[in-house]
Amino acid sequence: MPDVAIPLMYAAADVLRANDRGERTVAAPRLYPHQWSWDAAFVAIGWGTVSVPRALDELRHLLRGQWATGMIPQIVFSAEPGYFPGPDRWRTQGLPTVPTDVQTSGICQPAVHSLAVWVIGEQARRNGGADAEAFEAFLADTFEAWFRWHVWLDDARGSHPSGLIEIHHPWESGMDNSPRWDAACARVRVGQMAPYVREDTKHVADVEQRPADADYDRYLWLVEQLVSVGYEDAAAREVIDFRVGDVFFTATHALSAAVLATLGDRLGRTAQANTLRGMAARARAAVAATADPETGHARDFDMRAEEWLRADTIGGFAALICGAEPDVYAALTSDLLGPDWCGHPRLANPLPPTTSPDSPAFVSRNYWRGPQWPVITWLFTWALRHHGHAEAAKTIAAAGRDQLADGTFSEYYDAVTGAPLGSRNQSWTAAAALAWATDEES
Ligand code: 2M8
Repeated sequence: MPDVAIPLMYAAADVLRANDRGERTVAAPRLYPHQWSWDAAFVAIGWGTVSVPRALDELRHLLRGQWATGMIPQIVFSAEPGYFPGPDRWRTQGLPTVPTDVQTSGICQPAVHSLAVWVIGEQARRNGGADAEAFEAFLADTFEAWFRWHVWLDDARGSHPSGLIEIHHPWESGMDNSPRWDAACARVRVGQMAPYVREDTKHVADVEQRPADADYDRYLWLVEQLVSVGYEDAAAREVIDFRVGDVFFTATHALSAAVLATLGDRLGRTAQANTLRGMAARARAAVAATADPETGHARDFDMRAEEWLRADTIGGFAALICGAEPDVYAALTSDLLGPDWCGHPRLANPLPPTTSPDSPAFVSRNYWRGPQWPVITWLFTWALRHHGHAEAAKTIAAAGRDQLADGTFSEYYDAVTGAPLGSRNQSWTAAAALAWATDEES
């Protein structure tokens, strides 16, 4: 580990401590004062390098929001003010499938949670003693909950013939205003709804770093459509203007289901482990089948318009997350590292931009339309190593750590200038710094 990594780790741990609210961590100090689903998974991985019990608390807190259907919601709300849309706009309370003692939003986010359980488990095993025991107890307690989450995805969101996990809101992808969704969003017809005031734009230096107002109108309208059917999945498929097979989400489901299957084997839950392996195989095959014949990149599918969505984004590399045939995997890896992506001459840092700099949709400083997101970089490095491409992972991780050496732990970074953007002291960015430090030790 380079010397610079040690002060960076201390600073990253300080960010998590400052954002710690007991059993949960705010995704960011002012911009995101609640617990977000996939943030919590990455944040737990970061906590795992500092304190395994604290990491497990983070995941337990998230599970308090799990719906009776099995869905893990995008947001578990706290009482802290300053975020829009809050519970009054989501109107999930009182629905029969929603927990009564905690307020949540009504959609989900990518299924990286079982991956977090796996990574924290590896850390706990290395630590041994009380950490290993705490982890085993946690796994036995929560295995069923993670299993139900994947079953829900498979049943409620995985029934399309493409085998892709379908999402009903761009926020479910976690890559909110990515060009991946431009064509599908253009088909959303915004109707009458109560007026609203955005909070997010008050917390960034420049509104150009955030989604546009027209995007927010669509985001809020899709919430109205979901509210109109009480968030019932089959009904939502009929009414929702945005119905898309998300290839990156599908890849996270495949990876997480696969590692959860291995944990299930260890617990002696053979039947459930086999079910998870089946899901993982189907999801991986679905991701592989999306490959663009020209580029080999994965594509999303618009289930409303029944057409492939074509956008040169990081989503195209989804197969690197869930695994692929060796030749396909090697070709995608060299493409990711090559001059069109990480090695693109316009980039300040040789890291994956969220959108290709050659795409007409690329905006180097606008949210998911170009900037580099350290947490996404970390996810790719973990997956590359897991799938046997340790050298590529090492190269990208080294550049990822260099990017974080500015100590701002920003939410994302301008792909061309390298400037920090969005929130400072973003929890999952600090978690990525901590995870990289221990990845190399393991
Ligand atoms: C961003 O999304 C939220 C809505 O979920 C927002 O802009 O208000 C995204 O980057 C998402 O992926 C992330 O989980 C969330 C919290 O960091 O912020």
